[in-house]
Amino acid sequence: MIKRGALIVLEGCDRSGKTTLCQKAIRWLQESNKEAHLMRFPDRSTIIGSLINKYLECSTELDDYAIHLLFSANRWELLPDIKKLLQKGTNVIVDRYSYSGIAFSAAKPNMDLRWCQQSDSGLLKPDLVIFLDIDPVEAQTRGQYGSERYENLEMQKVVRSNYLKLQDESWKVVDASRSMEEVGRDVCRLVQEALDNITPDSALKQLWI
Ligand code: NYM
Repeated sequence: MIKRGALIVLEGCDRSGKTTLCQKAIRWLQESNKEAHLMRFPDRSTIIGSLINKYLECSTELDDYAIHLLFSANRWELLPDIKKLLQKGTNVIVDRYSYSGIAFSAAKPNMDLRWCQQSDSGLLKPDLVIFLDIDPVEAQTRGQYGSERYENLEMQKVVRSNYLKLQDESWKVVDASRSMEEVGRDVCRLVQEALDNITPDSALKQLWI
């Protein structure tokens, strides 16, 4: 029986080093002769993703509920691809997932965190979520935020506290204020542990059902 791949998500505020660390994890897996595939959300290459891109670049306005559902739909549209990869034994590393969807939307006034959670209920539950934790004030010293929507200190502070409300047994919080080398070592160790925990009868699980 083929051992399925592991679904591993990296989450964190902007400038937490997520994208660099995802690439590091993928390289490390591939160098260890493990099948590995990198995905990121939002995936701006789809039709839904292109609407999200316009919204993030501030070239279009959308209702807060509508954009929340588009971010969620972007994950639903790619669910079959993720499933296929995992079932054929490929490990999937994902740069942002449902937790970003909830943490960012619920940082807006009048958006309820539990309401935001509902549209992602039933998606695949990651085997491991690595939360790259850094104080947004410190993250900002790594360089100015870009010009996209949400890239400001006040929003990032609320986003961080929302992320922490979403922790469950699949989460590992990693201190991302350290050097990339140190954080990278921790990330690769956690990824290895997650792979070791998958057995030939490990079923895929669903989020929040
Ligand atoms: N973002 C990302 C959301 O608001 N909801 C989501 O569901 C996801 C996946 O998009 N500031 C936000 C977080 C980021 C922004 O992400 C773009 P990135 O990783 O910078 O491309």
